[in-house]
Amino acid sequence: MIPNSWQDALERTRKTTFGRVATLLGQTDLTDSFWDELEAELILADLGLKTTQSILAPLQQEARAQGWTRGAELRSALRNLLIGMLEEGKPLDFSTQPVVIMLVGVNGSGKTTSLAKLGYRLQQDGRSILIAAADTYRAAATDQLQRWAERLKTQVITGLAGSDPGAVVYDACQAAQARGVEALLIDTSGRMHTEHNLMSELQKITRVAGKVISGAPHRVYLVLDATTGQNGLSQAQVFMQTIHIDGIILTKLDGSAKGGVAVAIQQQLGIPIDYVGLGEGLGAFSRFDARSYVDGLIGPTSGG
Ligand SMILES: Nc1nc2c(ncn2[C@@H]2O[C@H](COP(=O)(O)OP(=O)(O)O)[C@@H](O)[C@H]2O)c(=O)[nH]1
Ligand SMILES: [Mg+2]
Repeated sequence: MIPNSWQDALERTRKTTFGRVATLLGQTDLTDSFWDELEAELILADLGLKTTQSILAPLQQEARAQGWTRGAELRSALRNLLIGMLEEGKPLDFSTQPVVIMLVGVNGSGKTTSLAKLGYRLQQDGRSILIAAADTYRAAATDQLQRWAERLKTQVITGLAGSDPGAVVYDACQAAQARGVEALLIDTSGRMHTEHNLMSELQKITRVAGKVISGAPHRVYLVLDATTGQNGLSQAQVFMQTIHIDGIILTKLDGSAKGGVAVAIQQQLGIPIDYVGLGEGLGAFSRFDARSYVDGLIGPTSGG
């Protein structure tokens, strides 16, 4: 990763929604209307009402206790508070292999792209991978995965278009064991339509994986598109009611003005963010890093 990728990816968020927060912190005196404005701007920055209130209360308390009079004094307090709120996911555990990783999320959230990026990253770490194309509902979905797999020089286990995703997962788990690969990455469908109940399908896939490989899937990542802001939270709640979600992959932080949603995800869902998508290329993917993220939102503090 180039050192400034977080700063670059979060530029839109920093200049739009969080830009107004920063301006406010730089200029205004700490009057009642200052606090009202700060509350409004944080809500607009996709933190949501609840999260905003859980930030404002301790900030106000500290400002009073320290006798601060200007917003500028709040900046580093806000930075520390945000960093403290953000939970980073745990690294993958390769003590039992193959590690089975499943990506779920709505259509277009970035599952397939993130799967390729994660696979690439694991390969860079010297891990062998296999891919399962369990999104059998569209032929194009498998084609897309095949193209990524060619670039990664790895194989894809798939079924015919329209075939049972559970059967694909079954075959893929057996193949992963037989070939002795270290990680199996499962791409799933995000499509909801009448004949196909996405949620019960995901439960089924999960069960099938666990029957073939003990403890599988070892990680289920929910892929959320940062540009959808607060809508992503409602999506997440639906998935969380259906299957156990271990962590979030937050995609499209680049080009999103709603990057602040990561804070709301943490506060409201209590699920760590494991990875972020910072662009379309294979390398535009990083482990979530609270400091880089918060500095990307409000700009790095001098000397910090
Ligand atoms: N800019 C940007 N685009 C992304 C990112 N992740 C995914 N995309 C794009 O989002 C679109 C949908 O991605 P895809 O992986 O097909 O989503 P899926 O339907 O969930 O599998 C594609 O055009 C991707 O190139 C990201 O981090 N940044
Ligand atoms: Mg896909």
